[in-house]
Amino acid sequence: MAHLWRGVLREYADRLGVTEASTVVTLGEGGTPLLPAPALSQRTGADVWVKFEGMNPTGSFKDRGMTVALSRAVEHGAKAVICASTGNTSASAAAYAAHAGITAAVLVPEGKIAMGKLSQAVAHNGRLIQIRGNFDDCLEIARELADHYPVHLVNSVNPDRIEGQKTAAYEVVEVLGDAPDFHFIPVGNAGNYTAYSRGYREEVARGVATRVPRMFGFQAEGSAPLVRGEVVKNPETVASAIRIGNPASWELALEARDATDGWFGAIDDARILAAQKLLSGEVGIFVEPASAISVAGLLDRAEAGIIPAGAKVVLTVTGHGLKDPQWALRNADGSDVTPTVVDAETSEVASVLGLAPAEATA
Ligand code: AN7
Repeated sequence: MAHLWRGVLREYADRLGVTEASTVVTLGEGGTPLLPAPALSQRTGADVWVKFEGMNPTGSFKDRGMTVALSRAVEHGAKAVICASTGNTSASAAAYAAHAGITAAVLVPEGKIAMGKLSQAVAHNGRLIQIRGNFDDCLEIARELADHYPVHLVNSVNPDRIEGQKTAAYEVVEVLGDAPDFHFIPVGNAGNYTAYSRGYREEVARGVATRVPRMFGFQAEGSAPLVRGEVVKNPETVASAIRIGNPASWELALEARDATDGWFGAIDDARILAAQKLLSGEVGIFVEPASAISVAGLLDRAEAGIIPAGAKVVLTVTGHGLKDPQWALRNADGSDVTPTVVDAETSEVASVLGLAPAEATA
């Protein structure tokens, strides 16, 4: 019998402290596919699965945390929420606020967020303000506003966000029957890295998983404070979602890394884009550049000999490729992809495709 997914707050009500009396603001987030990736298994010798978080209602994993944050905000009578964002948080906050009938103010770095995400924030009636600065400047202002004005902060420094996001780990364990050996994930503020670590540890405590995976987090080379061990003042990368120089969950992430025998690595932009192409072209999953860093990270660690043959590996890909589609239309050398154009003649199309006429059947 078909099971209709009801969003993470209802599906995991007992574990998220939801009762009949609770306010639930949901757009049906969670329950995303965990897909086998034969092309990646073949390349690495591991058993590779992809958690496709682009399948959430606003196209990113942020919705899992936003349903919790907005539900609690509304329950406490908030009339407005605020966030800083590299794009996905603003899209999600604006959508959930619209659904709840309250206002979302979103602060984004001017000219540095993907067009799809900007469109979402505007489409959902977000009070969008572009800041002449980077994400880290936006977050500082959002925190100050929440401290001194009647607006409720919904960045991942709000613990409700991490609580919602940890449900993705529950889903992985449910599908695989246990936690994987390794989990690969992009890292910006390190909220999601923290959330998965917590979710897996809870599954072990409940006795439904026998292990916690080694949590491998990846940052872009030009924006890798956790790898360098210091704040990056002017982070730069094509992966605009993770262009973050001073991660909000720094301490929590270090704790999670140590508790899971984890690791943080850096990947340059060329390898991020090559991994994006590999995932879309050979696995059929289109993700934004920041998400592709999970794939690039796996290839990097497999090459380094860290991943034993047959190891069970899960990659979280965090956001949909349609949010930031421009990169797919570029060749590896940086030139534009030029689609073939022909006249409306069947024979011409056949010729360009290299098709010979099929032999007539008697
Ligand atoms: C696609 O939207 O920080 O390490 O403001 O959009 O939990 O921050 C986005 C982050 C990975 C990193 N992949 O997650 C924002 C924002 C995508 C993202 C991350 C983000 P965290």
